[in-house]
Amino acid sequence: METKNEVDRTPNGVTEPPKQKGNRLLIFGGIATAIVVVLALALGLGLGLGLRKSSSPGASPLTTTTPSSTPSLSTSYKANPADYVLSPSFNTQAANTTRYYTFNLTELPDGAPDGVAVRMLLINGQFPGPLVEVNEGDRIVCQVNNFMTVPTTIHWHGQYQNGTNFMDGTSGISQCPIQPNSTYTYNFTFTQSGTYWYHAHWSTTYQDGLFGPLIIHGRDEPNYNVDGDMIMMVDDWYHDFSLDLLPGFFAPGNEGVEPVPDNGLINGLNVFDCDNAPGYTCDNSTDSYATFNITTGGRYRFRVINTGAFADFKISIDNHSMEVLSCTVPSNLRLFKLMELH
Ligand SMILES: [Cu+2]
Repeated sequence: METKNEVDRTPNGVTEPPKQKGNRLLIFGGIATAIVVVLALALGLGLGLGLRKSSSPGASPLTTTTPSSTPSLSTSYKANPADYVLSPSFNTQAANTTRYYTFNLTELPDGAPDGVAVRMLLINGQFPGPLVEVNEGDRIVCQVNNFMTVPTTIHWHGQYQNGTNFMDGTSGISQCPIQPNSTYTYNFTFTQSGTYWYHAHWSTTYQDGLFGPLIIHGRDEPNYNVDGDMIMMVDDWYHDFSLDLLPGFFAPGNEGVEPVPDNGLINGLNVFDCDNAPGYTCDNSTDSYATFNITTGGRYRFRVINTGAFADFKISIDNHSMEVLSCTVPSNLRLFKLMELH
């Protein structure tokens, strides 16, 4: 029998952010060399699919009014960094349960993660999206309410969906897109474990902000004895709305010439020099690097997720050593190039 879980939730249906510990602020100054992490780019099927608009017979109309957009260059959409630190109080040995989420998808005309204003798409008013954390064998029921002007679906990256193909969230393949002012509920059981992510799967729109981490605790996962367990989402960032870049990318004679990223983000944050964005509205006064609180001498797990569209990333932590526990495709471990860090 399924029961509603007991995880604390905000009115938006998002798990409460875990409390942070530690006393030392470690700043990752972006993307340097050490371990060449060639993470599988999620682009693949995400690009170019579902471009044809079609009706969504399974979706029912919403009665809720569309939330008003956030004022110009507001920063309130920036996710709390604590959202991406796993709470040690999460019971990874709990009996399987059903975990409920609500995703309200909205538009922000001028978000600016790095100071440069760009049209963004948000989940529950935040970027990146909320943490989804479950145990292997749990069921998820996630109601997606589309308050945007573009269609959408939510894809649960890396999940086999064996027997629940229709919950895969691949627009135009396993379901019709969820039309504006419509809703759709994903309902399936997680049969795998590990570090994953979820993202919109209608055209290129996840690149505009519709993604978040999906952590599935394995039943037989070893105890790594870490002092902290943190999520590090890295993605290439563009100062133009992805659907505005798409025609140029698909233009005749332009095959394979992808848009050049304007910046890279870690957990939705980075800095940028406004002088390098002529013609764009830019206010970098509140820009910041992603920060992770750690204690000297501690041992920390980082779950690195490439949530980007095109870019590979080289990731290092200055003056610290790193050990790769696992990667998405074990047979491709040769893609990791370990270098001494000291
Ligand atoms: Cu994916």
